[in-house]
Amino acid sequence: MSEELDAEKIRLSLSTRFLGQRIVYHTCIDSTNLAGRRLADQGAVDGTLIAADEQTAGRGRLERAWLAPRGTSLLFSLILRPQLEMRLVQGLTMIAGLAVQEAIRDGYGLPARLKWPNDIMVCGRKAGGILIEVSSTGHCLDYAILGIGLNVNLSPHTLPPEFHATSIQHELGHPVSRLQLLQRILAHLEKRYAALLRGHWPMHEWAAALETLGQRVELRTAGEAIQGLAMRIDEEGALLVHLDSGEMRRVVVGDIAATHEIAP
Ligand code: BT5
Repeated sequence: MSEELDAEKIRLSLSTRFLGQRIVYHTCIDSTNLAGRRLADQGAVDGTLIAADEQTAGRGRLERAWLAPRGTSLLFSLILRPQLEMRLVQGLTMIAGLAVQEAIRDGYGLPARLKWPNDIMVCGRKAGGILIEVSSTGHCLDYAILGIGLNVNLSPHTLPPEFHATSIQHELGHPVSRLQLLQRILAHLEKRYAALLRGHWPMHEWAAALETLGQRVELRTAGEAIQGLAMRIDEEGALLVHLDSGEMRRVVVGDIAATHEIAP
């Protein structure tokens, strides 16, 4: 399915009131997150959606690259200006992951799960990621750029095998409409965002969606490699790991290098 997107098509498909009230669409851009930052610094409205067919400098965390052959993926960012304290920014990662999970699961019946802290997993492989970048003054948030990359009609063989990637098309056996998937994600996200702003903290739902909890993990954090059992997350979304040494470690920023199921 070759589905060309543009701002007008996206505008007509959306069922949201607030997210996507302004839409900027690029056939090719460096990164929708970078474009979002530039627009936000120029005063773009809350809820502005920036989407692209291709990125020349798509990014993950820690300046890692996000790769997506042209036209295969959903690549988009939202400018959000919530009245949130900085320490609550993790809530945006939680609602974004949950919204994508719901859209994939309810829309296509695929078993989508989340991997701490920001991966979207389908059938045990990485199908997407979330990148939140913020601009702040003191403890207060000026704006957040919420970026989502999702492998939709992508052949995993076009990506390096060490990514352990998959896509919706690969798991379903047929391509799906990126437009419809975007519409679904934003509809779920808008509901969850409104709830977050009303003070509903989605920690328990997020914990239930994480495939990471209860698994043995090998983690890279602050230049150190640690191993242990992923026990739970705390209020701020940090991962609590019971290390083999017996110590309980709270990990705020890190990457899970490998996970192992615990035998029942
Ligand atoms: C992420 O980072 O997973 C967040 C990715 C967010 C990308 C979106 S696209 C729209 C918006 N604009 C941007 O510039 N970025 C956002 P991280 O956890 O750091 O994972 C990055 C790692 O995922 C890479 O180092 C690769 O190992 C792997 N990776 C890269 N591209 C991938 C893909 N298409 N599918 C699966 N894994 C991939």
